[in-house]
Amino acid sequence: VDANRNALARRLKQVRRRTLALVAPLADDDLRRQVDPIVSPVLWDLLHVANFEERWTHRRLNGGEPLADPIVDQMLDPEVTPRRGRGALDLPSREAAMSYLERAHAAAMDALTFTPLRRGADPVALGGYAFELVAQHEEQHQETILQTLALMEPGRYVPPRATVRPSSILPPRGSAVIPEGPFVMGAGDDAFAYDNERPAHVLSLPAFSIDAAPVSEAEYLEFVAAGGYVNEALWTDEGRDWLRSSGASAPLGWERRGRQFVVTAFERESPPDPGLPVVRVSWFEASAYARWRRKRLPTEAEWEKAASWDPIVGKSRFPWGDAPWDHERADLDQLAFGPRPLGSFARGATPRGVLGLLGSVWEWTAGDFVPYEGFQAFPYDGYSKAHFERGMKVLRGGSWATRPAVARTTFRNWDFPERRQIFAGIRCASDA
Ligand code: AVJ
Ligand code: FE
Repeated sequence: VDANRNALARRLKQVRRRTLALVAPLADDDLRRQVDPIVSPVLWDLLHVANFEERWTHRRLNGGEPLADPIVDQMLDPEVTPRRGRGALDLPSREAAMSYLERAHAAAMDALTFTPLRRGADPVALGGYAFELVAQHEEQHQETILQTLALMEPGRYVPPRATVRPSSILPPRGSAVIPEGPFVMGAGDDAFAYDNERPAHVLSLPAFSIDAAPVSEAEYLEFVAAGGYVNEALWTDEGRDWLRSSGASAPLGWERRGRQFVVTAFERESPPDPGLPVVRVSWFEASAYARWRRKRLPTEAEWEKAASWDPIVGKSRFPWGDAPWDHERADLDQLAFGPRPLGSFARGATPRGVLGLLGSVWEWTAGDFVPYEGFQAFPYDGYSKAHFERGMKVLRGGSWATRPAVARTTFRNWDFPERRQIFAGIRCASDA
């Protein structure tokens, strides 16, 4: 238990260090402004992760009093203060915010020292769940912050490390057939998972085929050049409405220069690349692309089976097996500030040769965000339950901006089908 405690303390400290490193280059006004109504001011995200931390540790487990002024405390509760209104909030200064972050962290450390993690009366404390929840929550907000930074005008945010240049290491083309049969979908009780990943259950699927790699920028360019955005037959009714209202004619960040495109992202400005995955497309674009290729998006179940199931060995922790993540297995952990060439992650392929399932780009799946049968909200309704059955689509697998702990084969991300701020790309599937 003490080893667990020490590991959790180190983990929370490292998570916070990364959060602060990501935002360090930001000028005060960029920290405070709301770049778009669908994201929060970065300062709100910072204050909110500290608020979440003190609520689930210091207040819930230690019976502590709130550490922020009650008005600020309300501002940082997403159920009280919806996203679109966050730009108008009178948030504390950068200095006051940093001091609040430090106090929340210290209070969490205190709770970690004094909370029984084994036979705790509070199920949220069991096995240190609340502390891992706080860590993964903050890691998810790191990705949200990166989405916000990517929405800023070019040059406003200069990443603390150099972005990686595109290269020509090409990913495999082709697809793998996943034979029909049952598999276990969802997370077991052996490791941290969110409520929406549970309960684990057996599902039987017909055979299907899934692409060996996500769609590259160059492949997506073929769709654009072939008139994919004006061919109405490829789009659903809502997709056509979205095309009309958004005026989209290429992924977010693609700029027309004469008859060519350049892909812009942080410091990158280069033509669509055959080695890099297309990113920042909506579900509508992903579906239209797949239809143009005479394919479709995978269902969540198909995606998870392809990523984690072998009929003989059963469920593995990662697509490549049970070995822990490293930098050659999956494109994760943020610091390249964009996806790297897919072909460099061949060691992360499944036994059937499917690569890039974890990391690189989130992958849109066909269906809506709904609970598994037997779902129980834990530890609060606001994480998952409030978002079910609202027409949100599920994304799987994580992106270059996802931290390794969050990138697991059972993790479910979600957003509305028109959203493009997510680092989301496309993997196609088809009936076998
Ligand atoms: C799982 C990424 C959709 O950002 O709304 C953060 C994660 N939940 N704080 C979101 C989350 C509460 C969630 N997503
Ligand atoms: Fe949150």
